[in-house]
Amino acid sequence: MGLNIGGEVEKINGADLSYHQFVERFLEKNQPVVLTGLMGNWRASKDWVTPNGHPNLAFFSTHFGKSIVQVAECGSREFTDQKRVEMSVSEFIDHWRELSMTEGCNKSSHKEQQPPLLYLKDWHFVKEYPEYVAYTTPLFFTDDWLNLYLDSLPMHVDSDNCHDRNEINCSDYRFVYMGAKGTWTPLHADVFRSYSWSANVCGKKKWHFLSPSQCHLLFDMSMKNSVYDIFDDVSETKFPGFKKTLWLECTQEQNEIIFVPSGWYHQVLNMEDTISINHNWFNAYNLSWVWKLLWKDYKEAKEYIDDIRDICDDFEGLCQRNLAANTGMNFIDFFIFISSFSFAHLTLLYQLVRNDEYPSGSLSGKAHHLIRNLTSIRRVAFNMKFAEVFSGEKLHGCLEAFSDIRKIFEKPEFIELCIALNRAYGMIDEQWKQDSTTKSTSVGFKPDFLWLDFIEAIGLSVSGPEDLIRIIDYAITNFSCVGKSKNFSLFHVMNELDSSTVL
Ligand SMILES: O=C(O)CCC(=O)C(=O)O
Repeated sequence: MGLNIGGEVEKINGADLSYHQFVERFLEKNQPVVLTGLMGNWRASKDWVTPNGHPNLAFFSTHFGKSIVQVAECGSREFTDQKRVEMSVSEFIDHWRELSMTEGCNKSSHKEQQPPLLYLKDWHFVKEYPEYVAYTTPLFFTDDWLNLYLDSLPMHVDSDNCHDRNEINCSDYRFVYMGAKGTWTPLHADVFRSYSWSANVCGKKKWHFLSPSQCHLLFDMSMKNSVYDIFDDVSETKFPGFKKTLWLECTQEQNEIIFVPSGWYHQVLNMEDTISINHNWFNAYNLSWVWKLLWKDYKEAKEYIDDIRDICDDFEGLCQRNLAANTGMNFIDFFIFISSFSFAHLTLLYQLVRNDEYPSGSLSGKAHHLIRNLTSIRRVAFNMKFAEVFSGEKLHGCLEAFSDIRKIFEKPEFIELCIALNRAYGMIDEQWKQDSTTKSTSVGFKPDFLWLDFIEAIGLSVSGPEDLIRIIDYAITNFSCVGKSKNFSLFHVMNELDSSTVL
């Protein structure tokens, strides 16, 4: 049975698109797009590609050959993914060359006699080679809370998979992928329901996308198992909804970057020998997707061990540990994450209003962005209020640093996060400011915690989402008494954003 194709992913020259337009058309609407013209000066585009446009395999063996990487065997399924093995980059390249030779000399040989198709995936290249600057993240993708956070702080400290935050495997979500023609990635939606972007340094990929509104059609009756390969003979008895699915397709050429929105299932095929760079990321625009996934996975984790609830001393704690092991974070990790971003945003916003860094009578793009983000965090925190884990005593141990949030400012990692966020928003702001007269604040920026004086009156302890909401509301209300912002209420801006539908 063939796929029903409803259309193609739009292609746009990145130089013709402002940051604001990208947000309005693709981030807010959660729509895929291919962007051209953004990879001109990448070192990867020169070093990693031979003059005749093929992957420069010798370059990888010589410079990065000793790295140990994860390689997927494209022909072997293991649960919902392909079987993974570990090997050095040199071994992988040797295998690739061997495959090309067998294909070249023996076109008619049977499939079984050919070496397996191996696909190098999820290589944390930037973390491993920070000095070798292979590329710069395009402006459109710089509001990346996931990687900014992981550059300074761990997502989950006690996870069985990640004892040491410096361990490469849980250090970031910036990857290199490399594979010969025919290698592929099975149907999936991205980790944490994050966005991703994927840049073809060399080669060509075919993508198939299914909108989140149709994703239920990919599942069996139990809603636990989904289709693995859309080009396989998908069983109509097992997946009765599949025949109703309507797909978007896209052929991504060399030097094109695809933006993959949250929750879209996609399957990808390398149509030629291909090298790509991809990041997973999330921010205020898709934060609610992350929370919805965590909530769904939590309910499943709980249901799975429900029969031991009565004999378990700390059933909720066990559910949270299992959630972290399966999903990569739990409710407390996510709460610490959104709280850290709230405090960083309030720090930046306070410094901005104090310095009057916007024309009077209107909010600058940056201030508006900060308030918009806080509104989105507040909304997610509101939905988190009802989670059982935030009503227990045990939480206080996990949130020790939150017993007095002044302590957070003693952590160099938090200061690092504020500086990195300010730098990212400074770059975005440069674009916003093209028609304004204000100056950039990112150079020499030192975060301070003077805004805490404002909220001292309501207490500096945060033990759950309700406290976080109280702090955001109180801070925003009181910031309106500072500098030129006296002219209008920031809280009013927040309320307006909160009642709009785009959030
Ligand atoms: O390029 C691939 O094979 C898969 C990439 C992918 O799924 C993604 O970037 O979300």
